[in-house]
Amino acid sequence: MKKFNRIFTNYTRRSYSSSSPKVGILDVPFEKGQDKSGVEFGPKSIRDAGLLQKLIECCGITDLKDYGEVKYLNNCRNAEVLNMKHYDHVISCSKELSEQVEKVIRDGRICLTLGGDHSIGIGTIHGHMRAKSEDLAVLWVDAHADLNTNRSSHSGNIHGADWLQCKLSLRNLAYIGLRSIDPYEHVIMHNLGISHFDMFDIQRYGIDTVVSAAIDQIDPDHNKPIHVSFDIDSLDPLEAPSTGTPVRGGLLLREGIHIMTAIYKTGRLGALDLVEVNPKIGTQGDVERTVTAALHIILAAFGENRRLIKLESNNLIPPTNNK
Ligand SMILES: [Mn+2]
Repeated sequence: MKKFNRIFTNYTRRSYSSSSPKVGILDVPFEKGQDKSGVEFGPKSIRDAGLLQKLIECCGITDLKDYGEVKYLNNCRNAEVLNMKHYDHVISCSKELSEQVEKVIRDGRICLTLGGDHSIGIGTIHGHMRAKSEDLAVLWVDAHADLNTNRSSHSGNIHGADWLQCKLSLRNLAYIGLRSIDPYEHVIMHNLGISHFDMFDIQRYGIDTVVSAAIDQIDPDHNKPIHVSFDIDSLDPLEAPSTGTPVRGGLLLREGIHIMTAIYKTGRLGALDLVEVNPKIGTQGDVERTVTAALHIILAAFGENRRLIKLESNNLIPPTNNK
C-alpha cells in the first residue's frame, strides 16, 4: 500500500550476509485469546505495508514461500478451563498452527508467523519443537509474562490437548521487556527460576548486553535452534500504539531492532512470531506507526543491515540493493 512507503525510512538496504535465509510465511488471524476485536487484521495490515517486497529488497531474500492463512475447525468444544477465554478455540487453532509451522520448518525454511493474538505462541513453539528439537531456545519479547496457569485441572493435564506432547524446559525460556506482571506471575517466575530481563535491566545494562545474556542463558553452547515470539506491545506505546494491552515505559524501536539483529547474527533463528498488531485501535497515524515498527522488527530478524557500509578505498560508488 502506497501510503506506508512514504514513512518507511530510506536507509541503505543491504543484508549482513551474502547468503539469504529461506523463508516461509504464515498468517494466523486469531483473536480469541483476548478481548479486543481487530487483532485478526494484524497479518493483512503488515502485508499491505509491503512485507514480502521489503523482505526481498531489504534482506536480499531470494526464496520466499507464502503458505497463506491458517484455518481451523473448533473440534474441542467441550474443552473448558475456568481462567482461559475461548480455551477450545485456542487449543483447536494451536493444533492446526503447530502442524503448519512444522511443515514450513521441515521444508527447510525459517517460519515467520503473523498474528493474531499472542496465544498463537503455543502452536508455533510446539510446531517448531516437533520439526527441530524439544531442546529449543525460546525468547519471549513482551510487556507481559502471559503465564496462564491451569487452575481448574487437578491432574495437571490440559483438557482436550492430548496432542500437546512436547514440553519446553523452562531453562530454555527467557523473557525480555517485561513491565506488567501479575502477583501470581511474580511467584511463578521466581519459584521456577525463569530467566527474565525487565525494563530495569535494559536501562541499566543496555539492550546489547541483555540480549547476549538472554541467549547465553537459554542456549549456553550456542547450538540450539532459536524461536522468537515478539509481542509488539513490548515496544513503548509511542512506537507501537495500536495494540490491545499497551504499557508505557517500554522498548524503543531501535532496541527491538537490536534484539532481532543479534538473533539474526546467531544464524540459528528457526521461527519468528510477530503478534498483537491491532489495526482497529488508534488513529490512522497510530496504525501506520505500529505496522511499520512491526516491519522493521521482521526485517531486522531476516538480516536487514542499517549500518553505514564500509567502502573499499578504490571503490567510492556505494553498493546498490542486494537482490
Ligand atoms: Mn503482551
